[in-house]
Amino acid sequence: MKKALITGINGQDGSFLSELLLEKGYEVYGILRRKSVVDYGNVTHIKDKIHFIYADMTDVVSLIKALNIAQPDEVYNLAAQSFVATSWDQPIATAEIDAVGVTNILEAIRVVNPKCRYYQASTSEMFGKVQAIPQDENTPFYPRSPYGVAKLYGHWITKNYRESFGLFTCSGILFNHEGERRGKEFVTRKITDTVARIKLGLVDHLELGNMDAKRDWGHSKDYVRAMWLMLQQDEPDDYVVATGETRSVRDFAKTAFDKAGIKVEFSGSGVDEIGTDVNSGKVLVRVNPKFFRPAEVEMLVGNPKKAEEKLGWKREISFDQMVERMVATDITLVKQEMRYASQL
Ligand code: NAP
Ligand code: G4F
Repeated sequence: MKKALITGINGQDGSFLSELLLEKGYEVYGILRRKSVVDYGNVTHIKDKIHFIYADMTDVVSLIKALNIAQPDEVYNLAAQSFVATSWDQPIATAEIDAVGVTNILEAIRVVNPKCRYYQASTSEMFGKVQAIPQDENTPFYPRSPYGVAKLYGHWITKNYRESFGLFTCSGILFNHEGERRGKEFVTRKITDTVARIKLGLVDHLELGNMDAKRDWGHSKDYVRAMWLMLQQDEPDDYVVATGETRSVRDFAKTAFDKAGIKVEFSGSGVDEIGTDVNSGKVLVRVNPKFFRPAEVEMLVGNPKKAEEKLGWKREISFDQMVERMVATDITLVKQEMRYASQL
């Protein structure tokens, strides 16, 4: 039985990856941070199948202990301060977790078991102000946020430990991937959650920032399969994982309303742009400049050719299916919330 250690296990990707590895017969260990309230987050439903270890990416001693306890064959480093907007408010914490934290875990591997295989959660955010369209493994990086800069350090130190010490380290340069377990601060889940609340009459409109921003959106369940595949190869390498399609935030919102049976039409421009319900004439979407970023990544679209050819990876969940799943799940969750509130 293979053993895997996952950092960030209770996050979105950690939960889908845990399910995948358990299905494959792995013994799964996961790192949690100590909080005042015990919270297994997205792995609550499978918590009895996981060995939890309390540790923190900023504390190398705790990571060495975790490696000693788990003795893993594979480590998946998914832990991060992963919300780009927060990285301007907490630039130092972001660097300590997302940049230096990577050196901490690589050092822990070097000390405890250098034969252990390592996956680093790199990101399309490193392409930032894009230097080529589409972006692939050879596209130069130009990060646009403290998060992007910190992740670029994590990316290079992963490559450096491969070249310096012969560790089996891989970076997955993953484009945006979403799903029913996505945090509600990210734009896709914010949209599907608010669409559900509008549909059920709890909220009257959705406020967004830059609706022109374009992203290459896939589903997390497909992307964690690529992480696993990277660690099953004969040689370590870095791979772009993406769909090759790009859509604006406006397109995402329109699709989400569609899936809830609401037709929305956009008019106006800049901060005056609005989205109107075609049937009722009500304004359902407005722009709020408080969601604008100090520096924006305007457009991302990845080329997944290398991952498809070398890993045999292919996504299975289309954009349409993903939005449909997210909206349907949020409608169910909001209905549950309403039932619970009515019983109080
Ligand atoms: P997520 O849902 O925000 O999960 C992040 C995880 O990191 C959480 O479990 C969090 O634990 C943990 N964490 C944060 N700080 C930590 C620390 N100091 N020590 C230990 N654990 C810590 O993120 P995700 O969407 O699953 O993404 C997984 C990884 O992929 C991240 O590294 C992210 O930057 C990267 N990535 C994501 C995407 C995407 O579109 N989703 C794309 C490219 C790359 P708490 O619950 O305690 O906060
Ligand atoms: O959903 P977002 O916050 O994701 P972002 O910044 O692309 O970052 C995500 O993907 C990265 C991969 O490229 C990951 F590395 C990272 O960890 C994270 O998972 O924002 C997407 C776009 C941005 O351009 C933002 O300005 O949506 C725009 N946006 C417009 N209105 C908004 C909003 N974003 C948020 N969060 N909230 C809004 O109201």
